[in-house]
Amino acid sequence: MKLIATLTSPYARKVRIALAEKRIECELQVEPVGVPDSPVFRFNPLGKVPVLLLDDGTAIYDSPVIVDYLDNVTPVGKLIPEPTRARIHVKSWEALGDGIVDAAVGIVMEKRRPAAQQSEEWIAKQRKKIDHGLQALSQELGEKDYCTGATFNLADIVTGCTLSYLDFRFGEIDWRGEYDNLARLAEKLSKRKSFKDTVPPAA
Ligand code: GSF
Repeated sequence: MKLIATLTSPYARKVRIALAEKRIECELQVEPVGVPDSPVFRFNPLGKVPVLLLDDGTAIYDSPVIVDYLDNVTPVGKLIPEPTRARIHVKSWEALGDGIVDAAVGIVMEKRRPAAQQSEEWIAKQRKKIDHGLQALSQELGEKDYCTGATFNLADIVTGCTLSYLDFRFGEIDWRGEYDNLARLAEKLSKRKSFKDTVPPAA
């Protein structure tokens, strides 16, 4: 099994943390994305990472599907609960965290375009999603130890990756100053080996 990824992708980091937490061995293959002849198109027609390549050649994407698959490969370190309501709660949390990252990645991409082609209006629209998303994450977390209760699961992985990606690309967003509880959670998560081993290299 092989994971096609970049070292900076927050979606790929989610999968790498899930692999580590579940003690699943997997080779990492780093490939460039966003370039016209990206080799990733051979594995994913959308040219996006992460892609999980099974030994029989099957390619699995995108990150929510990969994590869902991995969670069923072994019961070790279950990341998504079985009961429908609990499962959907964690999956919704994943959608929220990934949605914040989608908006953040969108802004990064927009700012890489020539200045004259950038849309301030579009950037502001994405920024609103980030701000509202953070507020929702904080509200949902409340005073709990972990996102959905007493134990660590996929919701925590996604939240940790999302907040860390904001630090990585948007140092000016002071989410720690605004949301104590998210700061506390992020600090706790950053001490896990799976998080430490997947910190993105300096930009
Ligand atoms: C998003 C993957 C993605 O946008 C998932 O796996 O959850 N919904 C998907 N990956 C980016 C890299 S990054 O910003 O993390 C990517 O591969 N972009 C290349 C492109 O051409 O869009």
